[in-house]
Amino acid sequence: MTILNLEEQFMNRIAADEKIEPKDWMPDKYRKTLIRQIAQHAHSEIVGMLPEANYISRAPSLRRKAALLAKIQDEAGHGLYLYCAAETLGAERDTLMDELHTGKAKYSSIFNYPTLTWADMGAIGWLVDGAAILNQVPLCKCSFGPYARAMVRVCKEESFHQRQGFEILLTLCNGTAEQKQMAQDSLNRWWWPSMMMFGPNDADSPNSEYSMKTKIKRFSNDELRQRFMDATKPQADILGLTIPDPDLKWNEVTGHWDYGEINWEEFNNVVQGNGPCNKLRVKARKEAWDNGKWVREAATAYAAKREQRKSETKQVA
Ligand code: FAQ
Repeated sequence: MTILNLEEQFMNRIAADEKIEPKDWMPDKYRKTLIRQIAQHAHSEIVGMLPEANYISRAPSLRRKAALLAKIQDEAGHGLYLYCAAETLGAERDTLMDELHTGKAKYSSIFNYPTLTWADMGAIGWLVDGAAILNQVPLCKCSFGPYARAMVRVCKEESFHQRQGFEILLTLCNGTAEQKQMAQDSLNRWWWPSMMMFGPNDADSPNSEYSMKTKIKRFSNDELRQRFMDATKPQADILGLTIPDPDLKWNEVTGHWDYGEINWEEFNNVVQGNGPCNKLRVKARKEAWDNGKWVREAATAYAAKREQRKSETKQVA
């Protein structure tokens, strides 16, 4: 069969909403696009543990500490499913990690901002997990099977995270004037970086056309950003907080909230490695990887020994 026939069959399967599995034929571009997106996503999950980890020892109560610990542990699990999904496409874990540590691979811009107060734990859960859910629920229907299936569990867990964050902010907003101000300050700092999480505007998004055509992505960056805007505004009203956007206006014609211009210069700067915490985040990840070397070596040696024992037992039998 020629490549052209294979491509046509592949696109027919996509049109029929069939799942593409790791051993199926797929165009090179599809494989590369998936490895890029899934790896970026996996890196985001494990780098995303760092801003919150900063508050495990500072949580205001044992209940909050236990919930935060569980959330951060969930993010580690998400990273692991995603690295495994990338491996089914032929990517090597060591290569992926190396690309993260050398700055070649991207991860979500949002995690390059600092966490300055306890209210930031609320804002991350509410806004960052909230944005991640809106982005990831459609990925449960991604055309690539392992990615789609991983997203089902991830999205369930992210829903708990989002409520955990909202509840932290609700408690602060019902507290003293100082606590409410802390929540507002946190929203002021996290709002625009959260809007940037959805990626560049559709017109400036080089990957969207192919990803939408092959049903890796089901909605465009701007469509998802608008959904986030519309879902979050009423939640801010419940908290009694003001979204820091002077241009925010209800549009009666479209039935959506119109929002102000995003600072794309800031976004590009952060993505290129020049955000407030980029260097700190990569350094922390690299140290964790280096410090875990003995664990990986011990696990590999143990697995080899177990295989050897199994084959020896077989021979005796
Ligand atoms: N930050 O052509 P597009 C989470 C890059 S998980 C950095 O539009 P695409 C859970 C993009 O990679 C959060 N880079 O790209 C959690 C591309 O790079 P290239 C992560 C960005 O892929 C919560 C270039 O710009 N979620 O939060 C960003 O079609 C709390 C051009 O962009 C995912 O990764 C950005 N914000 O669409 C954990 C979801 N945006 O080609 C801990 C899966 C774009 O130059 C605590 N990913 N870029 O190498 C996606 O849905 C997509 O990859 C998009 C970007 C929507 C992010």
